[in-house]
Amino acid sequence: MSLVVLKLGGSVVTDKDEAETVDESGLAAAVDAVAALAEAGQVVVVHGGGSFGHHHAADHGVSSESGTHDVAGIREINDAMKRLNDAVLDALAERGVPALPVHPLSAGAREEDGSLSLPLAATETMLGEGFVPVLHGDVIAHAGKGATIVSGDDLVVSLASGLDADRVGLCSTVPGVLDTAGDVIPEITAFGDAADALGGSDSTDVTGGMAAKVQKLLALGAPAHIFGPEGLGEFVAGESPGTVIRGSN
Ligand code: IP8
Repeated sequence: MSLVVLKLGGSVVTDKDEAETVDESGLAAAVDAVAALAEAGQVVVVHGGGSFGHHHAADHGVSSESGTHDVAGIREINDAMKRLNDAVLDALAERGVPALPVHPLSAGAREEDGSLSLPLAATETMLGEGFVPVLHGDVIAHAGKGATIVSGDDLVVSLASGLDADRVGLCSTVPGVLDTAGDVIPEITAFGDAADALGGSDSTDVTGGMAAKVQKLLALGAPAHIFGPEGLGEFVAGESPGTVIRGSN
């Protein structure tokens, strides 16, 4: 059975300008897409932080680089992400999708070098039993740093390679990878295809800027599609909205 990993950007399912506010119409469209994918095969959903995770992380000075040992702060970030995860799960349940949570704080960790270790037994078994696992960007234990932020994009890369996904979709508010003229680049097969637009391969944006994202997706065996909310229907239909990134693996 084919497996799709779909990331719903925080800007798609939340109102980024209002603290802890779900974007109901964005979430409803995303839920329709997940329901259609779940009918056709297996799907793992990952959602970002949007107006739930990011301001709590900033308040506590936590990023993917800067860690904290402040337990209350770690719990505050994780609790906010669990509230958003609950809202996503509730919306999926209302639509009849058998979705279950996988909370990264309790499932994985980061090594000292920042690499993510994400055991997949829970996600894999849920899939085998016909459930739809829903993960989310989170705060996560990080060797030598206390806890740092793991972005949904990093989770997508681990899940897609570890579960040998057939397709990957990243839906955010950008319509794809844009060239220097602001047009969507339809296909990237090597970093050089987009290096000018992405500002080079040594981007210092470690929190998941587009350059870092493209590099990670190029390492995957599966094609990865980056598209905006208007591309969800096409992605579900097996088409190629936005930019498709095909590595050589
Ligand atoms: O929105 C970040 O996940 P992202 C999650 O996928 C938190 O980068 C807790 C800020």
